[in-house]
Amino acid sequence: MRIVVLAGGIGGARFLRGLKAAVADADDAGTTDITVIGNTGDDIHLFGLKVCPDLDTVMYTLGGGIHEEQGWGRADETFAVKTELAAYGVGPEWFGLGDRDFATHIVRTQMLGAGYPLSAVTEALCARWQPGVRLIPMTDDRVETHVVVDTPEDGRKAVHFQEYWVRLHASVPAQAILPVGAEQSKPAPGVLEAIAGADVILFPPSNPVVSIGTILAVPGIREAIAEAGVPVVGLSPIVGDAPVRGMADKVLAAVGVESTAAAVAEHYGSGLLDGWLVDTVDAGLSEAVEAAGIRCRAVPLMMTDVHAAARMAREALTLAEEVR
Ligand code: GDP
Ligand code: FO1
Ligand code: CA
Repeated sequence: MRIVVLAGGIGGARFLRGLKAAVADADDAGTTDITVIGNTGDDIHLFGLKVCPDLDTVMYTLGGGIHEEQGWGRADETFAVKTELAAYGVGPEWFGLGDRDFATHIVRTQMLGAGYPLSAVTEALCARWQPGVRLIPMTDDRVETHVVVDTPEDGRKAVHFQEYWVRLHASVPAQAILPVGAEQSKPAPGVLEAIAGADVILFPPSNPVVSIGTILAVPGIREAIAEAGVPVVGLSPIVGDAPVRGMADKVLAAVGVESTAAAVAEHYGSGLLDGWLVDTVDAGLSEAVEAAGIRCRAVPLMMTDVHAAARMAREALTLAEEVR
């Protein structure tokens, strides 16, 4: 079986760890392969280096190098380089790049400078981490998510997504979300082929706007998924009336979507989604989701550990069989 997963950072990575465990338990590891199409809209250039937070979160999480509690960055991290840069007055200080993590960005930037596309660089980085999935960036082209905000000092302006998320903690309303460069971008080599060859396509509980929404903004990807003719099943990142983690409600509001599991399913729409998993606390929303033409089941959706994530992955694959 060929499984394709569209993934952001933490939500995507933790789900993928569960999916890998579920596949291994089913003794399917030899016959099942997982291709991950990763969001690169969060990418940022800092200190002359290209940083790809969501690709790295997936790579480190599946490769055993992640800082578990934090969910991003490396375990056993130190910050000597950041401290030294700050001593020169060189920032931004609000973005925590650690020493171990720096090495990844140096290798990536060096390879990009030598002419390798991001997809080839990601493959090279994964040769070390052995994530057990094929990780492909959504595009080799530069796409950067910017967020339009109103500030007392400068009036209305667009800031980089990381500045909105990490420096501002999404504390000001987002007026618009702009995936800059997406319209001109092309899917990376292997992306459309993986989708066309998939037996099932999964949307993990990733951010629907700035993770999965950005991947779908790359021309050709949404169309390829709709035309693949295989089950497309998603899992809600919203449980109750709030995201399980982070500030997805702020970017959902910017695109006019309520922070409920049902509203997110309707936002994707029955043209894209065949099945949707909501948490058991949201069982009452199943009817609304089904009325929108999307098969819905309520199951526990909290990824408290890898076993819980594996159970969620099994539920998603079961629902995929039901809608096939
Ligand atoms: P990011 O790039 O690091 O923000 O990660 P993603 O976009 O992949 O996922 C972010 C989303 O994951 C957030 O909106 C969270 O609500 C969701 N999330 C995190 N942990 C869980 C969980 O245990 N269960 C569910 N259902 N969603 C989760
Ligand atoms: N998230 C933070 O909240 N603060 C940080 O300082 C931070 C640094 C960082 C460095 C490397 C990396 O790969 C990820 C990092 N993240 C940090 C997480 C990440 O940038 C965002 O939380 C996600 O992209 C949000 O979708
Ligand atoms: Ca992200």
